[in-house]
Amino acid sequence: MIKDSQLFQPFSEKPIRLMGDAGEWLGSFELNLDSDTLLKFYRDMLRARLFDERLLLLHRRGQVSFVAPSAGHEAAQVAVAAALKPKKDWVFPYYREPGLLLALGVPAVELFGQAMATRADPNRGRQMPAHPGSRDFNVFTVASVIASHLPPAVGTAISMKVRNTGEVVVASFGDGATSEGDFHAGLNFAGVQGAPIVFVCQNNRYAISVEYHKQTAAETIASKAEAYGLPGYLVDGMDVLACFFVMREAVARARQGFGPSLVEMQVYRLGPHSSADDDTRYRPVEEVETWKTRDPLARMHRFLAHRGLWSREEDLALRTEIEREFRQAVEDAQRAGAVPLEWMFEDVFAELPDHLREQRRDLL
Ligand SMILES: Cc1ncc(C[n+]2csc(CCOP(=O)(O)OP(=O)(O)O)c2C)c(N)n1
Repeated sequence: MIKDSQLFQPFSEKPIRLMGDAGEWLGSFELNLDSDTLLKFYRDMLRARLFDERLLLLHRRGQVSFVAPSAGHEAAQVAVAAALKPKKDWVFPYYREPGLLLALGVPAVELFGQAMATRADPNRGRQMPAHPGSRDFNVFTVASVIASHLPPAVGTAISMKVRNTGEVVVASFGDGATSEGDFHAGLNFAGVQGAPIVFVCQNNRYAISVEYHKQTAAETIASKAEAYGLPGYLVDGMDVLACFFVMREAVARARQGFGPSLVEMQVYRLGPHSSADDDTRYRPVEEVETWKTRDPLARMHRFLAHRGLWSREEDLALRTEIEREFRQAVEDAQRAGAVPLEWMFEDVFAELPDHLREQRRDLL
């Protein structure tokens, strides 16, 4: 029974943490992850950070029209991926999650292709940047409409339960999404049906300029799970080990038929909401600077260095290797060529209706 081996209590007052600021282990149990796994967490976080930086550069050069920076969210995203069985489980992400997709194994060239709308995008350039999806990795294409992916995610999970597939769904979203009706309908239905789904809220304290306390009077997002009969876990979302162990437990719970959970990961968005946002207009620079000192990558770096698993030289070498990989991926994505305009008329109708035929002719 999963309950006998449960490590974490839902509805804690303070966020669950397993790593201190200096990178020390805080867990009450012995850390039983091998060094390859620990190093992979760091590597995946660094790939997420550098992917973000590369997208910003492409935006400045006018090669990408929109970006949604994810720096600060890496630990949460990498941990979610690590708790899943890639290509077996299903993921319903939101728009700020390149770290999750990269860690699942989605090739960087596809994500760059998506951002630039080239033929390297498996979704054929049909979404705005920061809205990828992957049929190969069971990743539902990101929807802009906040929380609208939660009911379909629950439906998918219910179908898994009915067919007894042993698969699990993870659906992620921001704090702002919890004010949408779809969030409440999704959690309620998942609870009633005992759907194998884990809801992950990456609470970065702002929905664009709307600060957390203007979003909800609830002390935590995790507490909202109570109303729907689900356990709600409050986690330090900048602690990759805490996120991983809590997710592993929630995913196991879902897989073994014990139903859904809500996991609130408290993170901070280190950059603006998007390339169309000026965050200095609604949050003090000092606040951002304070959170930068809690950078999830730096904390994991300290944790690894503490254990003699990581050095500055190794860090520089890894950065160079990832930079090289991404430069190549951008080049490959560009070389694939822009998506042809006529693709927008394909794949919906077996036979194009007259009005679309006409529009197609006018356009071409
Ligand atoms: C239903 C709906 N309302 C408003 C918007 C405009 N919008 C886009 S992102 C966003 C903020 C969402 O914030 P949050 O869920 O906290 O995620 P974050 O961007 O902070 O990661 C809003 C209001 C939208 N896309 N969909």
